[in-house]
Amino acid sequence: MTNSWEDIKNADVVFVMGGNPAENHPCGFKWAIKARQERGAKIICVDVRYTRTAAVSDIFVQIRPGSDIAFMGGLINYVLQNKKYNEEYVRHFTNATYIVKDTYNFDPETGLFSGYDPEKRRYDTKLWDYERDEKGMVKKDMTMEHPRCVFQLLKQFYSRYTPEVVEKITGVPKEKFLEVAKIIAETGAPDKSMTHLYALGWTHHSWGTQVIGSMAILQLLLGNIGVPGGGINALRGHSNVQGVTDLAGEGRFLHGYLRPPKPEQQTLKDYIEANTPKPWDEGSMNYWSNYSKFIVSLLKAYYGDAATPENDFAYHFLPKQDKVIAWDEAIDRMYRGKMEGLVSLGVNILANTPNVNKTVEALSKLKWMVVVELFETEMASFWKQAKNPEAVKTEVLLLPSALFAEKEGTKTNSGRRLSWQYKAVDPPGDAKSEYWIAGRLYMKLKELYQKEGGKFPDPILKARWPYKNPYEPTADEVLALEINGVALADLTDDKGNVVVKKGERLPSFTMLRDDGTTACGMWLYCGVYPQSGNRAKNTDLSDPSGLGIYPNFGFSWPANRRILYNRASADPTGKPWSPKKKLLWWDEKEGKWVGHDVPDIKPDLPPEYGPFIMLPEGRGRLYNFFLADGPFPEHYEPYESPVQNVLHPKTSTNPVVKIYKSELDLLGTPDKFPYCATTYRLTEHFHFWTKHVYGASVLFQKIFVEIPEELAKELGIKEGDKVRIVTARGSAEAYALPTKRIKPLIVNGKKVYTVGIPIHWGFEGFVKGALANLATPYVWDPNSQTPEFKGFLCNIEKVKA
Ligand SMILES: Nc1nc2c(c(=O)[nH]1)N[C@H]1C(S)=C(S)[C@@H](COP(=O)(O)OP(=O)(O)OC[C@H]3O[C@@H](n4cnc5c(=O)[nH]c(N)nc54)[C@H](O)[C@@H]3O)O[C@H]1N2
Ligand SMILES: Nc1nc2c(c(=O)[nH]1)N[C@H]1C(S)=C(S)[C@@H](COP(=O)(O)OP(=O)(O)OC[C@H]3O[C@@H](n4cnc5c(=O)[nH]c(N)nc54)[C@H](O)[C@@H]3O)O[C@H]1N2
Ligand SMILES: [Mo]
Repeated sequence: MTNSWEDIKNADVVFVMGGNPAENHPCGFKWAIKARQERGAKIICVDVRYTRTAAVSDIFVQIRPGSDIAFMGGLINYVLQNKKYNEEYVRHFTNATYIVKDTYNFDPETGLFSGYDPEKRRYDTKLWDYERDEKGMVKKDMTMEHPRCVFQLLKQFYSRYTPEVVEKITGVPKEKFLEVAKIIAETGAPDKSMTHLYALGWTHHSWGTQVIGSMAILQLLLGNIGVPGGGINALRGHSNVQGVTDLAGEGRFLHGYLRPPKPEQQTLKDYIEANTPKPWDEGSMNYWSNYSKFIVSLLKAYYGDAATPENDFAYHFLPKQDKVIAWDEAIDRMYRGKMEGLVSLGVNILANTPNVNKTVEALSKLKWMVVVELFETEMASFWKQAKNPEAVKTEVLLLPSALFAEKEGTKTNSGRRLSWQYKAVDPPGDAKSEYWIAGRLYMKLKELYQKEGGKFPDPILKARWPYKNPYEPTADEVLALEINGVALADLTDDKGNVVVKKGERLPSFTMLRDDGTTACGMWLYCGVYPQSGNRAKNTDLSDPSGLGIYPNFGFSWPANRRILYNRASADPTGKPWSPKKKLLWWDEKEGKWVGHDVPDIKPDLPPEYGPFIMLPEGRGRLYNFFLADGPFPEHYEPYESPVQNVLHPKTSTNPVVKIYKSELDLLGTPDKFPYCATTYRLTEHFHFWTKHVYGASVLFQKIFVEIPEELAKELGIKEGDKVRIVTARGSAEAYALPTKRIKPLIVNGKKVYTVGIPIHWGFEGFVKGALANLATPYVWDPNSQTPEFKGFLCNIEKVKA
């Protein structure tokens, strides 16, 4: 989230597209209801089916799965054509004025940007760069009239997305689209704001990153980023998935979104140079210029005394990767027999990954697998799903784990806020917390390396392990000593005064040094546990500004800031855009930023500096040449689609989509698989584990799929009939639930039906049913490596009783 849950109450419009928060985030959704009750906010819901979010919204729009970028393109075009954007915001706070090189081009006929290599299925993204002067600064035109400035390119690009084209692609009637566009466009007024809430309805596509980029464009045009009641708010999944992402839960990053080293970065100097951007604009604060402090402090946290200035702070201990091994790639490697073992902790890959048959084969090729779990899940007994279970040789070791209420630690919610969670009860039987498991695992590995040696023992033998009981670190120690970090020498200010004593916990990441005198395992969390105590434990409910800031409730990263980019809540001179939503302003007398939130800019930097301090531009990107599939989001059909792309049939789908050779034969076409399908959650279950709980299981005892009433009638299917959903990957049986919630849509003259598949069943637990992912395609977003779970093709067969 750029903002926070509590901040949603400040919105004038709550735009929900790509999620179903009333059912999947019911606790946080109360803030949307509050916005409506207290300030008359309008709730707009765009979904492929009528949900409980739709039921409480002012406007519900049913859209065809996978056509969201077209809808967004239409909104961007509407705002530009009708001059509803916040012009001053756009001019000063975005890259609208930047001039793009003439090697950038988009051909509306072919649907391709310049630099496409059909062999490698990749773009040469360098062609899309800005024009620059000899110092590397971007050339600008403050009038925004230059034919190759971002603003003009943007206008031209989206001029194709007329309301008529939106209707043809999405199936949303033009009038309905315009009704929504009008309400949204009004939030371009300086005193109005719109919040956007999304989750998987947007990420689970072969262009998921791009559709979120399209919202960034819309919200920047409307001046809705950095302001109370605005922002782009990703509603995260598991209660601590934000924490997992922050703390290197995926291979793409080290802790705190630092980059894993590449093979060509052999020295720390090479690595730091490659990852420290130079400013591209005079008015750019360019916060990542501090990169060296974050990485050196991280190396000190990893390796302690073994990391010295003389040995590059043990940089050589870090593996150098030429390629990121994401989830899809790891499974593909197992599938090709290139992995020996797997430790699975709190995840059920068998159930959650597309094309289950591939996952079963992949896991069957492992020698061993450790599953740390609360239950015997499908993951632990994956062999039961194999064609020939006796032939599976993988040895599975199931370790019983404590669950959330049986251990303590922090959780980071979608709003980036860390809260402490206390232990309620002891784990039952032999179940142990992960602190116990990880501590023993580490100590055993160390012992084995000491005894037997090994290829590269140092990173294990010399890891910093500052815990009282090395066999069982406590959550408190991990947060205090490892994550928050400590001073390793007295730290002094400019005048030579000692500000943090050796051994003390660090108060903020502004104290981090690149000379080895600080250790910090995650720079963004630095300050959660200063000498004064654990701020994640704060539960003060006072909110002096009334804006839902709650400064002393938990700790919100970075620096306890509640609204990111909040300098943009004031105009270019430093005056708040909205007198009613005053968040931050420039105090001329004091020469600094003051207000209700922690400023997202160096406090004494004058207003000329851009608010987007993490970008070398200092400005928000309406044009972003860092994505694999183009600097502007373009509508491509889902990889399996019932229709051709209306805009450019020659390139119907994302030309740089990530797909594996072994999967190319497993794609369906509309002649054999005529219906659109999508998958989603039900409030009553949490993925694949609440079916191990009796109380939750009785709520939905039978697996079902939702079929539009009209289609059920056509196929002669009645409620409770058994049907088979068939795709090019496999098939799943379920009971039919004919529904009014998903209506057929007319898409470019063709009637398109959508079938809805809830995901919660499996072959373990109290209630059983086919895994939804037997049906889904192994097709991935090239930027985020997220699978296309929402928009694929299926057929329906009636199963004879
Ligand atoms: N009760 C409950 N709550 C949960 C979870 C759970 O399992 N149970 N899981 C948690 C997790 S991990 C996550 S990530 C979140 C997920 O939260 P959500 O993203 O809200 O989850 P989904 O239900 O998968 O999908 C949301 C909506 O997207 C719609 N949709 C499908 N295809 C499209 C499309 O192409 N375009 C648009 N605009 N909408 C589409 C679906 O109809 C559905 O209503 O929920 C979290 N909360
Ligand atoms: N078709 C389709 N597939 C999907 C999705 C979809 O919308 N459609 N959604 C995707 C998304 S967003 C997600 S997040 C995944 C969800 O996929 P998973 O995250 O794999 O699903 P869960 O069932 O939540 O698995 C979590 C496991 O952790 C265990 N667990 C809980 N607490 C603890 C603990 O404290 N310690 C340990 N060691 N274990 C614990 C639970 O018993 C459970 O088995 O599914 C993905 N797959
Ligand atoms: Mo999720």
